[in-house]
Amino acid sequence: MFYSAQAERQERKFLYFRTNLKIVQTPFGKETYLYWYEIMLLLRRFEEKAGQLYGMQKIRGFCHLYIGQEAIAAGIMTAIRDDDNLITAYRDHGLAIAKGITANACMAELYGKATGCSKGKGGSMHFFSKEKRFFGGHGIVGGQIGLGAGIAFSEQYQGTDRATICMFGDGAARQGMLHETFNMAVLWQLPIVFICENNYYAMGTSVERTSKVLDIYRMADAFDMPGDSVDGMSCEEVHKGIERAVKRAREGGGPTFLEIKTYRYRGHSMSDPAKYRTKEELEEYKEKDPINQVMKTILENKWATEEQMEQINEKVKHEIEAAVQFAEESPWPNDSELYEDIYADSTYPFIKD
Ligand SMILES: Cc1ncc(C[n+]2csc(CCOP(=O)(O)OP(=O)(O)O)c2C)c(N)n1
Ligand SMILES: [Mg+2]
Repeated sequence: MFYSAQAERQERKFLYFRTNLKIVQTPFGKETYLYWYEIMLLLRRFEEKAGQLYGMQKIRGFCHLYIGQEAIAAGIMTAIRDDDNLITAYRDHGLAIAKGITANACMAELYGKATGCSKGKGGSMHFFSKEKRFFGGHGIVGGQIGLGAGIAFSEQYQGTDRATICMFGDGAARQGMLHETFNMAVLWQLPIVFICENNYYAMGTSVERTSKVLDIYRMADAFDMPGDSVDGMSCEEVHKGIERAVKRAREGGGPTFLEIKTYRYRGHSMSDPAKYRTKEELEEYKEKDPINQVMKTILENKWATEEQMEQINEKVKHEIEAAVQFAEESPWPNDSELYEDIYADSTYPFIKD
């Protein structure tokens, strides 16, 4: 039942792509808004549940929630193809699910179970799926910027028209890795879209405290790379920004840097009481909540009744309950797994006891 829900969502997405792929300024319609609503609700409920389970010590280690930033995942997914690549940092649950990894496989990964998307060996920060072209989940701040460019290079080298979406936070934008990668990406005109999810804080440190340049997208200027600022509380704006950039990447126009301004409602990780910001600031962003905005548009256009919206809520609720049950009932990885997935070449010499 769960898989069919996933397939249905994918089908809905394909329907959208089939009708709109060639249009640059997309006229958003009912299917798109309903997809956005359902996927954002799924991500939010997944994260709320993960937060609860962390409190119950069902989930151990690190756990960084994406709540508040869902419009970015939703807007990206309607603007890219399923075979495009995506790589991000450790705040990865929402993006992984939106890219098509099932809630079951993600929840099981949080539990450390063998059925998780990284066989229970990656945990919250290291979701991965080769099949869904979701290349992590990375804990080293900024490390994935270089890896993303490597993926884009391989696509260019192989002559495909796949774009690569490479995401990182405002804190990561200060890493040396960004400068080296931007320079090469422009020089080689790599088919990549760099996205800085600027949620204004790197752990507890605000952007103002770390840089004179507050408009992070302007960092692209130094490399003669097109750069733009995007409202990350709006699925429409995210979609439009990504669509333009992906088109450029596919047509050989090289990289684009988008700074998507957003906000995380929860602390940096589970142990952060977020004392570095005011309640008013948080409330200001909650007023612009993307799920509420999309719901309003659907109801105003009479694309669904309140009862139909309630049915979506119920469907999502069941999907999350099923994911928890799946994770609970899944086995732990075998001890022998400790030595697997370390080297790409399985014949590489490695001491096993
Ligand atoms: C190279 C490196 N330095 C420091 C850390 C510790 N660290 C973990 S998350 C983080 C903040 C990053 O913030 P940002 O890039 O804005 O991402 P966000 O958490 O806001 O999504 C830091 C400094 C790390 N993981 N890796
Ligand atoms: Mg940040």
